[in-house]
Amino acid sequence: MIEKSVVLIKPDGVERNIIGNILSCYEDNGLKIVALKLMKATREIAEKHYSQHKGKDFYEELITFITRNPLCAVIIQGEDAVARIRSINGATSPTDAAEGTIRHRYARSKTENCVHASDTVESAKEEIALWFPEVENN
Ligand code: FUP
Repeated sequence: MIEKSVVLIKPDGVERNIIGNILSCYEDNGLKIVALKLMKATREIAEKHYSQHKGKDFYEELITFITRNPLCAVIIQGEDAVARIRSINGATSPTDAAEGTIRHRYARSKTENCVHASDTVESAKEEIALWFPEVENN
């Protein structure tokens, strides 16, 4: 199935000038960038994006982090894009992320882990509506 997924290159990735390196990981795997923008997330959009984590002990740190500087929001398309991108990204924590993954290479902590990717096709659809309201989303 051809799927779309939302990738966020988080503020740590933008600050460290590794947007290009990270995007290459997806492109080199045959995935296609179909929308891309730099934007500073408002607290409102960050809270919607991470609504399932509200109340957890890391929530405030996560919201502060994701809103501290611009991030790079991307829609990526391809065969089985959702699962493939999560595998390219690696596990949430850099200590668990497999060698060769983006998080193994670049993440510094569980919070500052460089990238987000949609976890299902349904959440990709919601995340496209949230981050790219200007993009057609059928
Ligand atoms: P993932 O799907 O790998 O992005 O990770 P989760 O959905 O489990 O977590 C969402 C975000 O919460 C992660 F990107 C990082 C952050 N997080 C923390 O900051 N601390 C934790 O203990 C767990 C997650």
